[in-house]
Amino acid sequence: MAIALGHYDQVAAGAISPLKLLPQVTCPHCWERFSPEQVLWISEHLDLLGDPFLGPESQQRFLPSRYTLEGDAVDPKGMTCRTMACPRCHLPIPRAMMEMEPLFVSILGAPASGKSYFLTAMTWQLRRTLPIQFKVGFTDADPASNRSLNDCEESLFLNPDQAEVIPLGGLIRKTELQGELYDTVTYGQQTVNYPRPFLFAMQPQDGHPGGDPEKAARMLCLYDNAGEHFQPGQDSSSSPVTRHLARSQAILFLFDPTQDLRFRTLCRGGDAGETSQRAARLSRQETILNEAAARIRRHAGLSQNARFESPLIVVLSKLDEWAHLLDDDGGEDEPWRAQGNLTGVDVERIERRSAVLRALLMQHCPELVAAVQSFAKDVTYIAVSSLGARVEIDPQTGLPGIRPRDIRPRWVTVPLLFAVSRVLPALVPRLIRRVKTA
Ligand SMILES: Nc1nc2c(ncn2[C@@H]2O[C@H](COP(=O)(O)OP(=O)(O)OP(=O)(O)O)[C@@H](O)[C@H]2O)c(=O)[nH]1
Ligand SMILES: [Mg+2]
Ligand SMILES: [Zn+2]
Repeated sequence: MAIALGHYDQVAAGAISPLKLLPQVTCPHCWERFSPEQVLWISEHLDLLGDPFLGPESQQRFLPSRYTLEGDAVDPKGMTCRTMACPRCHLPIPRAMMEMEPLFVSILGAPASGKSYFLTAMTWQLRRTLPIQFKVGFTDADPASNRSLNDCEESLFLNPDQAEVIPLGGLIRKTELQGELYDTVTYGQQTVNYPRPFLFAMQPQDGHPGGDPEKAARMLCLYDNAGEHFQPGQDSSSSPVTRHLARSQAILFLFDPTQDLRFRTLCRGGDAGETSQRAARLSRQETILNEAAARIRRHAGLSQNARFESPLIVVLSKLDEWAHLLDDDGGEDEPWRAQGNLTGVDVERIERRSAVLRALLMQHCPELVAAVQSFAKDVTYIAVSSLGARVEIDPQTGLPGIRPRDIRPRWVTVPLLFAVSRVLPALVPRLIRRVKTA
C-alpha cells in the first residue's frame, strides 16, 4: 500500500520532495521498528475518544482508508487528521520520522553530574552553531515533546532576571524519576513508563558540502534521564527508561570531577571551600558506565567481552570548577576550522586535548579510564562547562547561584558534533591536517 504524505509540519516544510519513505521507521518512544504503511493516525473528531493503551481521554488511533488530496488521513467521522502514531505504543510520532533516519544519542551520568544543564546548553547552542558553521538546519521536530527542554533553555538563556543571582537548583531542577517527563502506556495488565524523547530535525541547507541532502538528514533523538536510572536495578520492563542505549549510535558519558574525592580536593575552593558545599555528594562514577555496558550487551545480545563499536565521548563536566588543572583552558573559541568554503570539526585539536584530559584522569582516577577502555574502542575525552562563568554563593541563602547574563557555555556542542562527525561525516565534516612529507 502506498502511503500519502502531502502536508508538512514546520520541520520539513519544502525541504524534501518528492517524498521518500524509509523502509523501516523506529519509534522514539518504545524503540520498536515498523514499516511506514503500518503507521496509525490520530483521529481529530471529538467523538472518537478512547484508546486501549492510552486511556479513555485519548483520541482513537486508526489505520486509514481515506486520505485528502494533500495526503492527510481522514478519520471515520470525516475529519482531516494531522498526527501519526506508533502502531505498538500508540504514542505520537512526527511525520518527518517517516523519511529521516533516526540518530539516537544517549547521555548518561551519575545524579547531579550536570546532564540536564549540559543538554540544555548544547541544544540552545546547536540551534546557532549547526546552521551558521555547518549549514545544517536544527529545528524542533515535535514542539510538544520538546517543550520541557525549551523551558529549560528559556530559563538559562532568556531569563528576565539577567542581573540577579539565581540559585542553580532553581534554574533547572533535578530530573524526576517519574511524572511529566514520561508517557504511560497500558498494555493489558502491564503499565509501562517511557521517557519522553527530544526530537530535532538536522537537515543540510543551501551551501552544505554533502552530496545528497536527503540521505544526510537525520532525526536526532535525545533523552534526559535521571542519574538514578543508570544505577543497577533501575531499568525494568515497566520502566524501560534507558533502553535507548541499545539503539545508540553514540554515547556521551558525563563524568563530574567535582564528585570524585581526589579531584575535589583540587577543584576551586578545595575540600573545605565552596565546591564541597555545592557538590555535597561523592560517587563512584565508573559504576554507572559498567552498568550501562551490561545493559547494552544484554539488549543488543552481545557477549560479555564485546566492546561498544560506536563513539563513546567521555564528557568531563563543570570545567569552570577545575580548569586551573589544565595548562591551557582549551581556548575561548570552539574547535571548528574552515578550509576553502568547507567548515569541519578540527579533529586534531580535539584529539590533542583528549590526550591531555585522559592523562589527567589516569593520574587522579585510573579506574575510570580502565572502565572506559574495557567498554568501548572509540573513545574521546572532551571537557565542557554549561555555565562558563564562576558560580557565586548567594550571601543571603548560602546557596550557589549565577547571574543569567554571566552564563557562557564552553565547548558544549563539541561532544555531539564530534560524535556526529565520526558516524556521519557527510553531515558534519571532519578536517584533518595533512602532514607534509619532505
Ligand atoms: N560549576 C558548574 N556547575 C554545574 C554545571 N552544570 C551543572 N552544574 C551544577 O550541577 C548541578 C546538577 O546539574 P544537573 O544538570 O541538574 O545534573 P543532572 O545530571 O541532570 O542530575 P539528575 O537530574 O539528578 O540526574 C546543578 O544544579 C548545578 O549546581 C557547570 O557547567 N558548572
Ligand atoms: Mg537532570
Ligand atoms: Zn512506539
